[in-house]
Amino acid sequence: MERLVILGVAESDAHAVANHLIATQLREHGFTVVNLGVCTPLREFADALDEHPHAEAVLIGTLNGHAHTDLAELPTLRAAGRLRRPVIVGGNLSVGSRKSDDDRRRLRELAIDHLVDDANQLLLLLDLLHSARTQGALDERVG
Ligand code: B12
Repeated sequence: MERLVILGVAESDAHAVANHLIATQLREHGFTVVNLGVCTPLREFADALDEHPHAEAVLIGTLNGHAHTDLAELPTLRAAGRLRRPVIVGGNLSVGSRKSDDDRRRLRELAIDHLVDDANQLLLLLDLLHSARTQGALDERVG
């Protein structure tokens, strides 16, 4: 079964390098990557998931410090039944070099599922989510 993820960079954000590196790394590990690239509004992530409903996760990079503004529409989209896959956000999660728990808390309040600082953690997280999902489907069939 194909393992597909949707990847992109947040709406106000033009930083492209990590996006390309992450896409390459995931492809090298056998994933199909639908890469929406930089400056992608959240609704376009939702549209891509509608087009690829078997996507395992939606991965959003944010480097310029405007994660909270760029992702503010997530609760509204989810309330409308959209973006119902793990949303994983990584990069530089707020403005300034000192990151506080408060920044992370504000992002979590948007119901972002996973905040990942290091792209090297991504494969492990995707594998854990995949196993949990496969196990859940198995339990449903058995139970
Ligand atoms: C190159 C660069 C630019 C280039 C981008 C060119 C391009 N086509 O990509 C240009 C000149 C356009 C640019 C513009 C700006 N930049 Co700039 N930029 C950088 C710089 C020097 C390097 C970024 C980079 O490519 N790093 C290499 C990649 C591999 O590393 P990375 O981006 O850090 O990503 C790693 C992790 O964050 C994580 N990660 C990243 N994305 C994701 C996604 C997921 C899903 C996951 C799990 C992990 C993950 O994994 C990566 C590997 O470990 C950084 C400073 C720095 N040294 O990091 C500033 C930096 C990111 N920029 C910054 C700023 C402020 C800006 C501007 C606002 C400047 C301005 N006033 O105009 C604009 C914003 C433009 C916009 N609309 O986004 C700030 C952000 C500060 C903040 N968050 O508080 C930084 C940190 C510089 C600084 N110290 O102030 N920038």
